[in-house]
Amino acid sequence: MNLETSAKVWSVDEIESLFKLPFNDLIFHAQQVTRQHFDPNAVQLSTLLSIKTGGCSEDCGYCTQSSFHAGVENKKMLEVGEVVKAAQAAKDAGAGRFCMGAAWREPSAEDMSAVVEMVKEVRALGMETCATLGMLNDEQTEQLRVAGLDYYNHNLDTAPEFYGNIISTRDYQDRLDTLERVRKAGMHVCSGGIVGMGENLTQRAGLIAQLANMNPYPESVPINNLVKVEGTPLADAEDIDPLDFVRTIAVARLTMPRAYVRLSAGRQQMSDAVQALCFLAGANSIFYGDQLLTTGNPEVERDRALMDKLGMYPLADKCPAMAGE
Ligand code: SAM
Ligand code: DTB
Ligand code: SF4
Repeated sequence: MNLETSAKVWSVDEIESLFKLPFNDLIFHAQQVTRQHFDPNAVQLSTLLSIKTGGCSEDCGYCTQSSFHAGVENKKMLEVGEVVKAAQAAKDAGAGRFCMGAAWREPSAEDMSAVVEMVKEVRALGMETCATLGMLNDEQTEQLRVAGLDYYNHNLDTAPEFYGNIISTRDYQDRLDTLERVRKAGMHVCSGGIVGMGENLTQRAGLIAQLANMNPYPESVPINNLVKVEGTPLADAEDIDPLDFVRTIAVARLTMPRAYVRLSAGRQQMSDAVQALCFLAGANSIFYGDQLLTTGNPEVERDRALMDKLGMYPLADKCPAMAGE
């Protein structure tokens, strides 16, 4: 994908004004921009697999996998064969991309050799590969590139001003440095954040500004609605109004016109109507499969039914209405 390199620089104020547009104007504009760059009825499907669950040494307040608070147990890394089997099943169910996630602050050398094998084998299935393994150094970034990794996911999570309320074990610059390495190595960048963590509107706009002002901005932008899990510090965070979630999708679309904007975590709790509004607002990617990393996602059957109801289809498929032409 060829993103503009001399992109517009967005101020937080400008982005905040987009959030404050009348809802209909915002969504209409975002849908127009979507149509300039994408088939508005095609949705990119990524399936996630947690290849190493729990026991993480970071203290991210939203996460079930941090060893700082009660959550999931620390499990050992999956075997390469198990990962390839899950990727094949995801492919058979219609996913185009397979994303391997690990609860690490950063991978060790030993971790890296297993992950490199996984990336090579998943890619050999003919799927796009993505990994999210924490911070990377130059050597690890290069190892992933050579293995054929297509995307690296590393989220900024929130605005720099709010970040310290959520995470204390690494700073914002660490995240930006890893993203810079991934970009320089020539891999696609997948980076987004979480809303509904108690951030205010300016901070929500601040997250979008950070993402949109990367030059170039990420090819893939996951927008997660916080999944509140018992035992995590954010278990009692106040819910974001669903229409404000839809607005966040629209603002991501307007500021990053050519990015795949992914309607990410939080879909299981979302009605079909809110999801449909997210697609109207420019979301064109979802996590597909019954499980995210440690929490649930809508079942494949529910997603297939939703796509059918909306006349949408997986990006990899030809538009059914045009089939046979
Ligand atoms: N450990 C690596 C890291 O943090 O970069 C990779 C895995 S981590 C679980 C990937 C991303 O999942 C986080 O950056 C965060 O944006 C998202 N995430 C984790 N827990 C979440 C939750 N409870 N609700 C919404 N998003 C969540
Ligand atoms: C992203 O932005 N969201 C995904 C993926 N990238 C790695 C993870 C969502 C995790 C939701 C909570 C869980 O299942 O543990
Ligand atoms: Fe660890 Fe990633 Fe969870 Fe943070 S989000 S605690 S780095 S697994």
